[in-house]
Amino acid sequence: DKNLHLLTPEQVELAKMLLEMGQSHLFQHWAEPGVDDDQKKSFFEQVARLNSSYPGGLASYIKTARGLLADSKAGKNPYDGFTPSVPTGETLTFGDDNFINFEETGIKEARRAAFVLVAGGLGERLGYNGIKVALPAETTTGTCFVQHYIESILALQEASCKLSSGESQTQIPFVIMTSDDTHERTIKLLESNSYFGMQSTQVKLLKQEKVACLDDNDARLAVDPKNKYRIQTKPHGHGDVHALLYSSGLLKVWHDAGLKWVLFFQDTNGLLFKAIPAALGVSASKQYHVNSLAVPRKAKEAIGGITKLSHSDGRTMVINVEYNQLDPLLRATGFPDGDVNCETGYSPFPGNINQLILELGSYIEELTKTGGAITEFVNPKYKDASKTSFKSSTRLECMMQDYPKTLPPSARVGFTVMDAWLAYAPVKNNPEDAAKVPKGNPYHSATSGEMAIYRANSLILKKAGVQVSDPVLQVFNGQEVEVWPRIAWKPKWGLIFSQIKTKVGGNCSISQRSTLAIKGQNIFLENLSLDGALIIDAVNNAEVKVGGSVQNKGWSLEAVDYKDVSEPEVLRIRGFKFNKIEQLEKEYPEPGKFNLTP
Ligand code: UGB
Repeated sequence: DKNLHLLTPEQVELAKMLLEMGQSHLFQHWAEPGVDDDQKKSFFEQVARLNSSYPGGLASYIKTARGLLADSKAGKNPYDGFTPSVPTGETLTFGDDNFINFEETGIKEARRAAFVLVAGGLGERLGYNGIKVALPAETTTGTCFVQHYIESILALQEASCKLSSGESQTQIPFVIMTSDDTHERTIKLLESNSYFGMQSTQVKLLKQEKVACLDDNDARLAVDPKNKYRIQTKPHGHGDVHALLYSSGLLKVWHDAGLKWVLFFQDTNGLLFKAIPAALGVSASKQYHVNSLAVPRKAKEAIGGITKLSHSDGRTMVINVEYNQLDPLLRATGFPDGDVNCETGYSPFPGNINQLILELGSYIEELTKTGGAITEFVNPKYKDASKTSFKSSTRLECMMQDYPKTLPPSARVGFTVMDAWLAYAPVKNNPEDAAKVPKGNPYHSATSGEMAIYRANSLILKKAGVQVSDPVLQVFNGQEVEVWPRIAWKPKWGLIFSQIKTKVGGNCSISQRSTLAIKGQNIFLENLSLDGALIIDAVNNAEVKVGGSVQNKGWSLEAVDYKDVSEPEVLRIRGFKFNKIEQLEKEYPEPGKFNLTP
């Protein structure tokens, strides 16, 4: 009360709300008027931010928290009454007619899509010091994740607009959700690289705010241990993306501009865009309101399982069950072995790779009702079995893939299963943890993420008729991986399979020790026999035919120990580097037709 005169009328309202919501402890240690006044003002600035960034405001946050904490204390299972079963979805096989048709439909639809990258996470499991989107997806070209995503979106845009001749050139919107942990560094990365070729106006950053921490079962907000005029905060999870998109007004702008699809994706999957055209084709053909991309999942793999949940009251939904909840749910519902592989060697539940394609019209309709609020959960670490106090403060969390939970039964919710080699190779685990992954399960490390790109590119070229030598097994950072020829190309060279097939002809072969980097759009491999390193770049209106025998000492792979601090961190976390001994490197900066035959 003594400090009331410091506050604006809005701040007085916020103070009243806090007191009404049982938060008087926040003011208990406040100094006399005249002392720390600036800090008191900044306390209320923080409260105003926490209040406005949460759908329904702080009072609603506290109320929800009380309910969820009471449920958690009572040991209530969020899946009570639900029985899991294996759902059916669309299963695609790379390169067959069905796949090719979906890819073509997807390319047509792409100019009516917007892309949303959730990149607010710090990536604690990886332990990398920078932001994850700045990591090279592969080190042959050094292309970082966000560059690869931007180049993929631009390639989709160009291919899609070409198909709809007569219509004006569309710009596919690209949104990046950041957080205080990643925002500044993401801006700096984009600005210092001229947005990797995208118009700066085409990219929008939306920053998620953290949420207030909770000290006890009454949802008393936690005072920051380092500053008594601050509420301690922690990340709320990737589910924030829906409320942010809604409150930004972008959804309406997109809808008015005739867009139809919103595609969500995560920060470090170098394969994803190989799966997007076909998945978008599935959404369009099946008129799905929600389409989640999935891959075959190994039991206990740290990706959620797509599950059909049937309630005793008749409700059913197809939803992601998070990896830490799948095993207990199965055990509680008549599957005594829990999360285990079936006779196929995989879990019967497809693995969620958190790539969602939402139909914009129904998405807006739903968010108009919910404001973008997503079903939350709380995960307190209790001190003891009485569950009366926590080891450390907790907070509410939410996940973007829980969006379908509030949808009406009439919603068309589907999923699309793709080969994991084509669609999913995230970089999430640090070398030590990756080396401990059970044999046969994917490592999800920088090592496996990069090697997966070479494997996918090799398999795609093989399918297109190129003779690609078999891989060898090598161990880097304690992880045994298949090492295929190091093949990398720009998205504009080969976005979908039918396009890639037009770029290779005759009898081409690539040996296992080879490196091939294709950076230009109109580069055609014809009767090329590669045994060494070939790096080739060309402007878009140059057409280059590459053929004949290219043989040189090439780039050899050398192991790097992740503990060796004399090496840069980006190399240490993958456990290898290239020794660039000899290569054929050619650049075509002028338009025209060229032949490269050594
Ligand atoms: N992220 C944010 O933008 N903000 C946040 O507050 C938190 C994260 P993680 P997670 O496909 O491999 C998810 O930490 O959450 C971004 C699915 O829930 O990498 O453990 C962050 O930057 C799971 O079902 O993953 O697991 C990153 O881009 C499974 O699909 C993204 O959110 C798994 O991913 C994911 O964050 C997977």
